[in-house]
Formats: sequence, structure tokens, C-alpha cells
Amino acid sequence: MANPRATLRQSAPSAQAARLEAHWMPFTANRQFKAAPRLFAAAEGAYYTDMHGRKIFDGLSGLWCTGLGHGRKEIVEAVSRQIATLDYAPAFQFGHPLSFELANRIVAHMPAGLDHVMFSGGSGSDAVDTSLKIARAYWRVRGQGGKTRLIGRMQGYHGVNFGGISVGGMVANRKLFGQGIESDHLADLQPPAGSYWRGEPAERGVQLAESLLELIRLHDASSIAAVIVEPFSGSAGVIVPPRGYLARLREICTEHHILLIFDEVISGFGRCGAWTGAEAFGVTPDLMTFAKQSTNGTQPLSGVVVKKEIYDAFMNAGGQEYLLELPHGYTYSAHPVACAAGIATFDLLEREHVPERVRKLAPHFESAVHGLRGARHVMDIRNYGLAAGFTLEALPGEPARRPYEVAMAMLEKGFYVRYGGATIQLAPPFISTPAEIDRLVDALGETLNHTG
Ligand code: PXG
Repeated sequence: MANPRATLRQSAPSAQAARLEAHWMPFTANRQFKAAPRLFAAAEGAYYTDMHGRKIFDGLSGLWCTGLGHGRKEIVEAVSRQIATLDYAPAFQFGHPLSFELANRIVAHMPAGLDHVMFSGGSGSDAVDTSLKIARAYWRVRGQGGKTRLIGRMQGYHGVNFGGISVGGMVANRKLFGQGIESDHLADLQPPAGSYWRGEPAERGVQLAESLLELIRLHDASSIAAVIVEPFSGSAGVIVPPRGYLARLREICTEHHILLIFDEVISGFGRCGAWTGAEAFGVTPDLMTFAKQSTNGTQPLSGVVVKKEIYDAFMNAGGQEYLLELPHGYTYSAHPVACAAGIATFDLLEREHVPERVRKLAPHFESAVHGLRGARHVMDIRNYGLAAGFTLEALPGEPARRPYEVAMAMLEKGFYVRYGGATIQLAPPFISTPAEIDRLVDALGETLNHTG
């Protein structure tokens, strides 16, 4: 049989477009993509190779998930070994040793108190919906079944399942899908254009967090199960909470008996220059989601880490011991091959001292990205750890066009960057060198200055 890659590469444009029709691509402009496909064929370290053999720098670590770089031998071998040894084990009522080992490895890097891991189906969206269901069920088993409302934040992104879009605050992700579940939203943390704050902003943290008090006044704490926030917003364009914000949210939640969930699908396991956003910002939630970096992007693995009080509430709720404590889980919860990838990933994260490495590289990254202040179209720049967002001035009536054009021009130059809404995002691999970061940011500056 012909090599399908070669066939795709060599086909005439119209035949190629027809071959691409069957796959309805996610979060993708299908019509535009299929007219001019961008296909990767291989990856190693911080670079992709595209179908034409060109090397492309991975400026977003895949989709925020491959911080250790691609093709890591230890992970490849662990996955190959596991798939040949135990390719699947039933996730319900039976198990395999790797999930217990991985749960311990994860807990070892959590802030004190977060010590039980419920794995979910593999996506961040599953982890979010799992966390929201645990929060509601927790109050129910505690005899407060009226606490069902879930509070998110404007501009928050919590995946695409019904719970996640209900608490999510990215307007475009909600409007097609009708009624969600009971939710409300905190005020967003978008700084005014022209702020150019570096890292954590200094101002208005407590005041912004106190928008939660208004929601509590409106709905009453007796109806609220949980507040869910990303420690810093990733998808919305790297929006960093001002100093004191998360700590004040924590205080208010504790005082009003509301669970606090950190969605750490992006911030978890290195990106912040700490093991977690909770550690970086010094605030401990009651539940924490994780996904992406947990297997370095090689296998779908996700989950929720919860405090002992939450786990114990279910274990001590009474009922026969042979009965389930929580009727929730996925066929692929803690899949053995994903767990093998997870353990190998934690070996590498630890051995390569990733949080420290990111902390050391972050100041260089920060000054590089803020060096683009004054570049054409740039209205704001934000950064945290190895993540940065640029807000670009919108073309009249077409806020999303310029970031798209910039990203396409970057690809021509050999750099993959993420574009969405009015922003460009960078999240280079943890293994990037300062020179690679400079090349990425210089290329972005040049591209901006040459984009109309
Ligand atoms: N929560 C957060 C905080 C996320 O960032 C999800 C949940 C959902 O994860 P899954 O695995 O279901 O996609 C995410 C995902 C971007 C980008 O460009 C961000 C995500 C995914 C794809 C692109 O910022 N975040």
C-alpha cells in the first residue's frame, strides 16, 4: 500500500482537499485549513517537521502539553513496554499497580492537604466536569444537597463539556449550545490595554476577588457548591491574577463553606516555575484538576486531586462496603498505558528539576516578550512562568483576523504559535534555550512589524 503521508503530500490540490473532508477538525477553521493544510509529520525536542521536511519551532509546547520536548526516549520506552505487557485493565472494580504509583507521585508534588487522586477520562474537560460533580456530591453526602450552583469567571476556560462551558467565560464557546447548568461568573481579570504588567500585577487583587461577595449576596452561600478558576487564565491570553486575589478568594470560600477548585490543566507540573499554580501563588484549593503536562502530551491522562476531608466524606457516608461511594468514572480512567507515560514523565520532570529550570528561564523570557512593547499592533503583553499573551489591535469588525494572519506568517518563518480571539500566545518548551526564545520573539516582532 502507498505510504499515505507521501500520497497526501504529492496529490494535486483538489484531490488532496477531498481526502481531508472526512475529518471534521476540532476548534479549527475547516474550510480554510482544508484549502491550505498545515500537517506535521514528525517531532523531536522543541521542533516539529512538517510534511515538506521543514523544521518548525514548537512555540506553544503542542497545546501547552509537551514541555519536556518531543520524542523523549524514556516515555517512548515506558509506553511501548506497557502496551506490550498490559494494554488495558478494567477501570471499574479492578485495577493495575501503575495508577497507585502515579497517584503517589502526583500527591508528592501537591501542597499539603491535597492527597487523593481521582483520574478522569484523559481530557482536561473530563477532569473539570469530574471536579464539579465531586463538589456537588460532596455537599449532598454532607446533607446540604441544595448547594449546587457553580461559580466560574468571565474569560475562564474549563474545557468543552457541559459543566465546563457552564462555568466557562469564553463567550464564543457557549452561545451555540443552549442551556447549561446553574452557574454564575466572577468579574474578569483582563488588564486595561496598555498595562504591560510583568508577571503578577500589584493592584486591585482583593477588590476583584470581592466580586465573589456580591455573587454570594445574590445567590446565598446555601446554594453555591464551588468556585472554579484557573490560577492564571491560559486560553484567554495569559491573564495573571493580581497579588492577593487568589488568597482573598480562598478566604471568602472558607468563610462561606464554598469549595475552591483550581483548574490546573495548563498551570500544572512546571509551566509556572513551580509544580503547581497553587504552589506558585501560595494558595491551596480544595480540589485541583490536571491533564496536559502529566504525560508530556503523549497519552491522554487527566484527573482531580482532592483534600482528605472530601475523600473521607464519601468513605464515611455509610452504606454497605461493597457499594460504590461515587458513581462516576470513565472506561479510560487511569488507563495503564497513560499511567506508564505519566510515571516516566514525572521521572523526567523530577530528574531535570523542571520547576527550577522554568524559574531560571522565566526572567529571560519575560524581558524578551516585553521587548515587543512598541511593536506594530501590540496593545498589551502579559506573562507568567513560561507563558505569554499578546493582545493585538483589532481590524475594524474582525477582531480575530490579525492574530490569525500573524500566526500564519510565523509558520512561514518556521515558528508555531497559538492564536485565538484577539491574542497570540507563547508557551515554549521547558527545554528551550535562551537563544531559541530570542529567535521566537524576534521572529514575532518582525512579523508584527510587517503585518498590515
Ligand atoms: N481547563 C483548562 C484550564 C484548559 O486550559 C481544558 C480545561 C480542557 O482540556 P481538554 O484536554 O479537554 O482540551 C483546558 C484546555 C489554547 C488551548 O490555545 C487551551 C486548551 C486546549 C487547547 C488550546 O489556549 N486548554
